[in-house]
Amino acid sequence: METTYVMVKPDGVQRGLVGEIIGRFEQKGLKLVGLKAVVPSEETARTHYAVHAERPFFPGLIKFVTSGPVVCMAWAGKDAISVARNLIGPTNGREAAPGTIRGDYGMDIGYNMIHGSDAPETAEFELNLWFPEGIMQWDQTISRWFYE
Ligand code: D4T
Repeated sequence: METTYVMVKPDGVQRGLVGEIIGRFEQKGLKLVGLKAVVPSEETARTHYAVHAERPFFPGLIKFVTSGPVVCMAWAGKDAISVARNLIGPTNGREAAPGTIRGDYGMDIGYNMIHGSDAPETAEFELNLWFPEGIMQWDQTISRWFYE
């Protein structure tokens, strides 16, 4: 079992896509183990996107991510990291396949509505960054109908 960090970015919140996005993860069979809305501090945003610090789009990205509420989520399940990335789709919404979140709702790279961790190490780092209080442990009774 893996846990991944997923975040609806300010454009997704502004566009009223939070319920739709959460629904897709629930229906897929992932287990919700963390959920909250925050307006990210500049420090948290810079830490989250530190890997891009030298890229030309970095200042705009930080301004965008700190511009309003984001919805922070932790989702657990078998291969949760790749399952979530597949639900989300590639970075550029114009190139993302229909059926993915970015493919169904996105038209650009920067305004791509949602983030998902890309590897176990980044998931651990991001979960600690956004959920320093920890995430939930609970028994999802319906999970036996998702896994053989
Ligand atoms: P995130 O990290 O937000 O889930 O997006 P991706 O994993 O799909 O894409 P990424 O790390 O390459 O980019 C992080 C973030 O930066 C924005 N971005 C990216 C941008 O505004 N301009 C660009 O040219 C690139 C490459 C979008 C996502």
